[in-house]
Amino acid sequence: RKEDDELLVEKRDHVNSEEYEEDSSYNYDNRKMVGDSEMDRKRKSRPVESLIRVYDKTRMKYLNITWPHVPLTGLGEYGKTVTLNPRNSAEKKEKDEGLATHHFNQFVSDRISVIRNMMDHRLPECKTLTRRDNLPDTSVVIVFHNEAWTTLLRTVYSVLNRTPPQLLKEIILVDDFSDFDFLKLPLDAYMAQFEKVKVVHTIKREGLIRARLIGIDLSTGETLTFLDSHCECNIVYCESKYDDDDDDDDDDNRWIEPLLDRVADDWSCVVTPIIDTIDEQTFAYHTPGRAYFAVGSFSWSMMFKWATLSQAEKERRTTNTEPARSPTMAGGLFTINRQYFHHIGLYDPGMEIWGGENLELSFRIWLCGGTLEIIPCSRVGHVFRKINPHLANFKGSPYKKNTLRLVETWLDDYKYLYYQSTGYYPKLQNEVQVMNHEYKCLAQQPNIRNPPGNRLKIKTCDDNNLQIFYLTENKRMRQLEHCLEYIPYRKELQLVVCRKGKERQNWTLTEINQIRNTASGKCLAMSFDGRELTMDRCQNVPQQKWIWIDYRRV
Ligand code: UD2
Ligand code: MN
Repeated sequence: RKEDDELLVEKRDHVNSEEYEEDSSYNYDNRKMVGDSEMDRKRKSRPVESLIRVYDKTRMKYLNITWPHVPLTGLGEYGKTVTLNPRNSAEKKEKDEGLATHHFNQFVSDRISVIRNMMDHRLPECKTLTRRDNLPDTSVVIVFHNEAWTTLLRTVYSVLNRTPPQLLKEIILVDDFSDFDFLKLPLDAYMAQFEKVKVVHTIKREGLIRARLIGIDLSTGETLTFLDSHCECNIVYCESKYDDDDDDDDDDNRWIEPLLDRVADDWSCVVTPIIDTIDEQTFAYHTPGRAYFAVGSFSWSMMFKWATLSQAEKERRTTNTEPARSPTMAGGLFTINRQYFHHIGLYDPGMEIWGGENLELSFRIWLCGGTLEIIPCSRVGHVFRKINPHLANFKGSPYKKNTLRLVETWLDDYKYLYYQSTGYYPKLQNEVQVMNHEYKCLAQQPNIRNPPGNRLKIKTCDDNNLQIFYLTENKRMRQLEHCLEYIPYRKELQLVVCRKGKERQNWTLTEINQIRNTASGKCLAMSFDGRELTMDRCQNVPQQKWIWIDYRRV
């Protein structure tokens, strides 16, 4: 280790010397999975902690540090399914606690080697693809909050072991203010054995977006590669090839090379691998099939979705190994040219905790002249889980807030589609903007000659205060001390002084989003030319449909 390192690892003493036996049920020659072996059931005792002594330079003394067990052999080799039932109450407790914390099966992960071998899931033609000799290097940035020890280590080891050293500038681990003690000093001490791994700890909870910005700040590589903290880079394990250092190793298109090659073609190309699924329960490595993969899409409520390749893209591509353009990315795994990322303005630092940044970056890339592609010859596994553990303790969903930032930043004329499809209606007594399908809003038209009878008009939506209304519990649409009133004999919509019990000032929202005046029974409508606001017989027509946007909370 370098002189200036704070921690020097003196010795490592694995208390648990028991090892799992080789899994003999794997049929290596045929490269096929076979069912659970007897060995799976005969597994040994539960993982235990290991003791090490490290010299802490800042405190100038030796410290005894324990870190959790580091399984180096075990079950689940080659991505095989692992099913384990707890044998006693202690194991049951261990399993339940792991599931409750991570929403994946930590109990199983802790019994799988952190350097397990993996089947090669790439198309055969990927192995012989040619690529440029001088690929740019990359800094791998992995942020995490309360990650499990073994999933984190497995991610780091898969990068260290499956990335050619000359292409791996560094791995930057950004601990986003985790609660677990083992992710502090023990993690620093453990990672100190790898020269390329840097660990930083945030001093407050930043959320994954700002944590990545911190990682970017510290990184020095020509390109940046992001991974979640529960990934496994995929590659073939083949003993003879692995051990021999001859130059005839033609398989130099592992997970990173195809990504870097494409980024080197064009600095504005942002690329992702195919993301395979590591099962949250069994840690089995699943792939949707060799040639099939999904691209990223989104719904109008701004949820990330997977989609099949468009017809146009199918026709544009001539081989299965070619990059495929993708409208959006899932968010966690991608490689980008460092300068290009700065050029388009990095992430939005106002985004909190989790969610939304993936679509925001996708739109940013496409709208700023870049391209987003999936590279079929690069595959990385990720533990997809059904429940997100990060949002639980946050009031006022950060995901929603982040999404509103992206909607207001990039969607322009299409943003009403988001508000419409999320049914984003505020509760009564909130300040709202009232918008229709043509992005027109209700607005006060100041009437200087005849105060206080201000008219109600329809205008293109903007952030003018005159478009903000206050919905009260007694069915009023208020603006300060004025209430909206319909005066039938004058056919006028006016904002006048609020009067108790005045039915002409009562408004209700119908099930199909009309705004109905109680006294007259008529509905607020936009005229066909889009210029006037009228009161018509209530009908199921778009001109009578209104969206209530909780304006101030945006
Ligand atoms: C997906 C992405 C994820 C991110 C997210 C939307 C993949 C495989 N994953 O959700 O990268 O784009 O969509 O935001 O595409 N983390 C922190 N601090 C926090 C919260 C999370 O460091 O406050 C870390 C977390 O430990 C993990 C990463 O951020 O390493 C992503 O979180 P996740 O795994 O819960 O997200 P995921 O895979 O459901
Ligand atoms: Mn994840």
